[in-house]
Amino acid sequence: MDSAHRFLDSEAPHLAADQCLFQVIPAPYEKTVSYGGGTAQGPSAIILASGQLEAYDGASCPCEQGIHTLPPAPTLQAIESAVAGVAAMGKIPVLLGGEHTVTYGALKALRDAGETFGVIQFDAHADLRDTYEGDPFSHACVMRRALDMDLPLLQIGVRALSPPEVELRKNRAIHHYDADLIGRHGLPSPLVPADFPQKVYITFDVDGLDPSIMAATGTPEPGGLTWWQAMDCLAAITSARTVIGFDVVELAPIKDLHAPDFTAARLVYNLMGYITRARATNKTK
Ligand SMILES: [Mn+2]
Repeated sequence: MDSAHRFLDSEAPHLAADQCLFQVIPAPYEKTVSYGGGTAQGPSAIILASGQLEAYDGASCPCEQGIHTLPPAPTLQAIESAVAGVAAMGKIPVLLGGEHTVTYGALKALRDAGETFGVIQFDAHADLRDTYEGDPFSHACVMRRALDMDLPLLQIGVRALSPPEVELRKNRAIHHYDADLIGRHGLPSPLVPADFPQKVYITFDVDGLDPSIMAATGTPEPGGLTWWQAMDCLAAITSARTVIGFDVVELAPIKDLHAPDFTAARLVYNLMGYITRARATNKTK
């Protein structure tokens, strides 16, 4: 693979693949678009934009932990087996979507690997529909499938829900800090509820961010998280819990508009940074 196909190839030291803490899995999967399309181009746009990142993320150089990019996994089955392989190596899978459905493959692989964990979802939408347009594997249903796997869920930044989703949240006591609450009152403390599992998987739908900084997504919703609200959330999560994997999904690149692609790449890299620094702190404890 040439550098156009590797995340941060320009800056990351070339460690042996199995030595790299972060294992990037491009997942150009797009089947159930409901509004604007183009998420199949998301992973390659993020990787291309990553070439413009600095090694220093503002606090450390997370790429020193090694970043390896695997071949693209274009189907749910390929995603599941790629994530299973990374989990078996004891490394951190970093999935780049693709539509939000890709998360299902990652969650299933980690659960089948015997992990006990919760899911923290950044999203404008609850994604809790049982089926959408007849399809239980629509991007609008992905978190419902996580509930089917009995995975505890914390939703952050949501601001678009169907009435049955509102009901379901109540009935299942699903943890959530919606965008209006965060916008008006800031982040709750602690952000991660006390009864939430120690290990977490983070799924970051880029539409959780405000459209002013993230226009390139299929269903943008006003009133999303600011960049620094998102970063404060990620810092709070990584210092309180162990992240066993994460994804950034639903980037639908807009031709000649580079800012959203770069924003998504920076989001991926900053999260690597928070994870790296939390691991270093825990080691010295
Ligand atoms: Mn979503």
